[in-house]
Amino acid sequence: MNHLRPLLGWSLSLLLLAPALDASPAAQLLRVYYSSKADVRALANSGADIVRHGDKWLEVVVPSDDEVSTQAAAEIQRVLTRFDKREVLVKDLDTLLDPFRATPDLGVYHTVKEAHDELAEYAAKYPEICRTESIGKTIEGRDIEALIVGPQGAKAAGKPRFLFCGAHHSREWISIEVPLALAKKLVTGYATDPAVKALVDSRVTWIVPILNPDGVTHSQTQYKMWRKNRRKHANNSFGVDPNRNYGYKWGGAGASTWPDSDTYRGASGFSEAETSAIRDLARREKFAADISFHSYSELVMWPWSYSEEHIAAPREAIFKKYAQAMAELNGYTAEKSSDLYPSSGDYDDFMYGETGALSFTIELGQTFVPSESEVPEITEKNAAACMFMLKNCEDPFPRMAHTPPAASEPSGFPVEVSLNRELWPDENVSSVSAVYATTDGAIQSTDLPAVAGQTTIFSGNLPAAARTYHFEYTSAKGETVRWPPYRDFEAPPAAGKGR
Ligand code: 0X9
Ligand code: ZN
Repeated sequence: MNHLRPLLGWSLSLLLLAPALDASPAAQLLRVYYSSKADVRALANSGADIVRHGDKWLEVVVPSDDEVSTQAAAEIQRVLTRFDKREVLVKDLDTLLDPFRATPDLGVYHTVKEAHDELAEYAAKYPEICRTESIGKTIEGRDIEALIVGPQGAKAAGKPRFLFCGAHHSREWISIEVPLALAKKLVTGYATDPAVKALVDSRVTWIVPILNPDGVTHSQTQYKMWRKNRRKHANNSFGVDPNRNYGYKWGGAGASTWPDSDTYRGASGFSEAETSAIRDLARREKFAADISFHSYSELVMWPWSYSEEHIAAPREAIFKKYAQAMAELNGYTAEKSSDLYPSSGDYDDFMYGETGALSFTIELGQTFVPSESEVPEITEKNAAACMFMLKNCEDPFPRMAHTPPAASEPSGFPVEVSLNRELWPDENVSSVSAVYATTDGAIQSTDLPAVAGQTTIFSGNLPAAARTYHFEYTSAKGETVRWPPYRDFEAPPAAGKGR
């Protein structure tokens, strides 16, 4: 809490704001009914946290009076008056979390220490398949811990990489449990479940259960409804919203400029330790696909968040296909992130917009901290969505297509690839190389010219000695593009001999 706010200032603010119908000393959950999307956008822009929406209604957290400044509170109050019908659903949101705080260890929920100890235990017990790494240090000096599951050391090179993270937002404790459940599934299933073993051996999975450990600590020990990180501002208020601070399209709609608003965007894009940790990790690892978990609303969302614009059609169809497949597994609704209201500086806009990853935000459950009995079901079905992603999304936006030939003759075998211009319209390629490894281990390559009259189809012959092969070309940006990105094709069997 903002203990420094003098009592006098607080009572004065009440006078100034009167009659502020929804103002309260405790954080409240309101349901408001709307007829125009402009009102929804105004509410998102006011710095209020919209947590759920239905048919013409939405649920919004109104922060407690002593958590926000007079100005920030007044702005939310002003916009709330645009909604004629408002209901208080929960008068004091803090009390929702009381059952878990009755015991010092928060029951089924992990404290920050418990979560990080669990990752360290896995690393100690299963060193061949996992290790921990701190991806950054917070303003209060805590490590942002990751568990990296998969082949270790040099064996990790060239494997597709995935990221699953929780707790951008402090009070969304359930979002910690899903990445932890996934970690457990991968490391303990390795010895007993061949499907798990196959995924662990062929992928590198980064799991960051608590991106915002300062805020989560605050939520678990001080003020339960805390959302942001714990940066201290000049006006003695605290916190930047990590999910408004990513530096891709930072500073637009649905993010607040008030430091004490729940959706404060920060002084600049990536001004915070949490977002810069993800930025640096994502730039280095180049994830194929990833999920950021939040609560609540039971949604699987794809970009864009920052505007109502759509991702160009063929790519949005891919996002939609995988979102719907995951939504089948967890029973949630798949939708574009900005379907209700845009918000800028979000995680998935950066992950897709800058790094090209197939990036989703999943809102878990129907309340910030679901009851203990609901947790196993939520973690199980959402870990299943993560497993689906690991299995199916290693190359979500393929650069090329290729039908492996059926057989090889003594003179070799033909290969043909076609560029996927639908997904990669800017790639202007005049020749593609086939890079192959021969039986004696040598790596060689041969240029495949464009097929006569075609600009996207390339073909040529590989010698019978080729055992495995892939394709490469130089992109418009001068980078070597390898396809498929993470594996080689096997050469076909000799004609007349089955494999
Ligand atoms: O507002 C957020 O950061 C996320 N919701 S939450 O209630 N967990 O805070 C939603 C992120 C997706 N962005 C939009 N729907 N615009
Ligand atoms: Zn959230």
